[in-house]
Amino acid sequence: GSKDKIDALGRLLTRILRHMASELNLNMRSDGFVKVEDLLKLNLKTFAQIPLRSHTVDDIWEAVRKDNKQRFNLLEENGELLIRANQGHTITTVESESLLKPILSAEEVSVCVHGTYKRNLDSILESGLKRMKRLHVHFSCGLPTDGEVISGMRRDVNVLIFLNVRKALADGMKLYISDNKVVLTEGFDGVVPVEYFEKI
Ligand code: HQG
Repeated sequence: GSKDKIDALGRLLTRILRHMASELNLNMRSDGFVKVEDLLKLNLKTFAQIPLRSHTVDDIWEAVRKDNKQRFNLLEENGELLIRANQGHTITTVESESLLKPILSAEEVSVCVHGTYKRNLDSILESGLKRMKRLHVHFSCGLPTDGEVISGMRRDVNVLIFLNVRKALADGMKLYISDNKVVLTEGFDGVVPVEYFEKI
């Protein structure tokens, strides 16, 4: 497909697979996978006004392959093609233990950093990092170099908050890693308290 069409499809897949499956009555497993066949049956307009129905399985493959943050994963199972978003969900039927791999030791992640904005900092230092609408607080495993994108944070962040992984694990905070190497946590009841920040 054309570049614009594939980019628009990627944005649409992000919205559906992270946020909209329930309201669209799309059958989603607890590990986030849905049938590509079901997805392509949806009669939904993209931002580019291209109905999802006009897409093919090849378009989906292309959108997944070209995504710059590897946001999606395809799986062939029992002759069926399934797709999921690797992280970023707000859909509450998705379960951390099915979607993600637990991090068992601090050695597994050398850098763990949350990207945010100066306008949020006072509030974050007051009440900790909250997952907000998502299931998890997001951290990247490294820093973007040479203006490249890195999964787990936006390109335009201007504040970095490093997580003390050793202390978090020692205190029983569950940390997970996604297929695209984003570190995710529910913290404690959706909050990563300030005492787990290493430096800012
Ligand atoms: C902030 C994108 C005030 C938090 C990115 C963030 C990532 C607080 C915003 C993924 C706060 C939530 C996730 C507090 C947290 N007071 N602000 N107590 N606690 N915040 O979008 O981490 O590119 O839900 O710092 O790249 O920004 O689409 O989370 O600024 O991977 O693949 O509240 O989304 O992924 O915003 O981004 P979000 P995020 P993609």
